[in-house]
Amino acid sequence: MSVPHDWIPAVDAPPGPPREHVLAGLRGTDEGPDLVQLLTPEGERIACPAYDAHVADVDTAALQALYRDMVLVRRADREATALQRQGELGLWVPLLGQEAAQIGAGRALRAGDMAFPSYREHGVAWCRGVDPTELLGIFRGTDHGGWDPVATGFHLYTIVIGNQCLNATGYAMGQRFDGRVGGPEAEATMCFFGDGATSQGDVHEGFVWAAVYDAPVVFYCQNNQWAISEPNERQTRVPLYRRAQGYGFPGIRVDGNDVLACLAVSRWALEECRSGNGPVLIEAFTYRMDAHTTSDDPSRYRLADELELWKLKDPLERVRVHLVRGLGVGNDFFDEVAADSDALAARLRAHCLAMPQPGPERIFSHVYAEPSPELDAQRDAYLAYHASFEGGAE
Ligand SMILES: Cc1ncc(C[n+]2csc(CCOP(=O)(O)OP(=O)(O)O)c2C)c(N)n1
Ligand SMILES: [Mg+2]
Repeated sequence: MSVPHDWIPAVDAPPGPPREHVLAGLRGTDEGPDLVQLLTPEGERIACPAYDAHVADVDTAALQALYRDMVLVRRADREATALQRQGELGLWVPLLGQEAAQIGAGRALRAGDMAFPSYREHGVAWCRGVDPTELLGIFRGTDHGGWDPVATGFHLYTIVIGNQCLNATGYAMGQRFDGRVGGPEAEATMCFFGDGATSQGDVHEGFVWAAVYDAPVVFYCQNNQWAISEPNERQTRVPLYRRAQGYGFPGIRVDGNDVLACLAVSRWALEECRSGNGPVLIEAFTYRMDAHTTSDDPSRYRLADELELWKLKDPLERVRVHLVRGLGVGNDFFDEVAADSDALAARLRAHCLAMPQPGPERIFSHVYAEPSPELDAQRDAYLAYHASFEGGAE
């Protein structure tokens, strides 16, 4: 007896890695048919009718500024990695490879917008005016993030995977309830998370609430192909941007190594949100070129060839090639950027080495807004215990 299957709707086969990559043990390099790209890995500016208008103002000087941003955040990231290796930081979370995804999104935000990062968004922090030195406290263990989220429009780092999607959705619902959508002063929220985070309940719940309340939030997923050692194909059977359809809002996949495309798509999405058409999901298709953190060894779970493939799509190199070959930018500019990045690295290092050691009472301060007798008692007991060691009162 034949079983009728024709009632099952046809589903497009999700784009996966090409067969030869699978056979070679490689994965994650197939971008699929819907990728938004304005600047190819070879540095060629290609027409993109849907999004070109959103970067029409990006002239040579503006592209140079985006390039400078990327070089400086990469240099700060490399210096922080070295500081960890030299024992000056307990941990560092590298952003190597994700500079375009972060600078493109970060430069699309306006002063009144709010960004909710995870823990790798050093490039977005840079765009929000959070100095790289301010990131060091978390990784040296001297504070839990010392910048002012209200003044910067950049929330504190969130280590609990996906949790910031709830915070961001709630914040965006507030923007709508308070009438900060639709007018000339309209605002939006941008929420940053990874491919692995999309498997968390918090992200799903955030999507549902944002959808049904038309919250002005851009969900910005940096699909860097890995969640520590867990590959992308263990998170999803459909490309992540297509998930948005199931919640009832648009989903776009952008070349996350193309700063111009990330800027264009982010500007469009933020404008949709500000005018009341949110939420939007952006999947920035990129690659984590370094370890998950300095505590991780990616050679245990992925092939070096995969990194080599992605090096050909380096986010900085394609802009450099376009500036030189397409726009005639000379060496003076690149020398200046290199000097600026060295100066930034030196400043970061000097700041790190001079950071004061917090006193043992510090762990108890700023826990509650109001004084707490229980916590005061715990603090006093801890300080007495600490003082019982030689040099422990320091
Ligand atoms: C709720 C929760 N579960 C597990 C962890 C441990 N953890 C830290 S990072 C990470 C992987 C996250 O991957 P992804 O969302 O792709 O972000 P990426 O690190 O690649 O930027 C996990 C599982 C955590 N921090 N929080
Ligand atoms: Mg990831």
